[in-house]
Amino acid sequence: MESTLLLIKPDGVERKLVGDIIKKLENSGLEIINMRMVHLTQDEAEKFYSIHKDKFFFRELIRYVTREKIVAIELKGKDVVRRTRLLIGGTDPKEAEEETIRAICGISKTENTVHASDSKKTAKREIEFFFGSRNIHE
Ligand code: FUP
Repeated sequence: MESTLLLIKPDGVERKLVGDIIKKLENSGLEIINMRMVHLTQDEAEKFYSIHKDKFFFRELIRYVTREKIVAIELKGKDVVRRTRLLIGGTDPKEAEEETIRAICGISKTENTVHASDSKKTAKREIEFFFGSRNIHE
């Protein structure tokens, strides 16, 4: 069965939106199979976002994502990568589709409350990053 990684990022944790976001995931029929709260170090954040290391927003992104704890959630289900991306909406909350988590909760393009893996390949890498390659539920 397909899995994906969702992160509740610092602005979501700071504004106490963790419960609301988890409720939305569960109400959408997605199954939570692993979850952990972690305060990323600078090195870890740079590794997680290494694909963006040459982008103009990289430093701001690293500063933001390390400023408070985040919640990492592994979700399982049919077509879960695509379904989770639809649920979170586009990167910029101002342009995200109505009723999506980013449209409802996001503050800016950087502080957009949640992250979700954008492909099955990325999902595998990102799940391993937070939960290791050997999951106890497997
Ligand atoms: P997404 O896949 O929707 O998370 O978006 P991207 O992979 O394009 O961007 C990854 C993260 O970089 C976003 F969550 C927020 C951040 N970002 C910025 O901070 N500024 C930008 O202009 C674009 C993205």
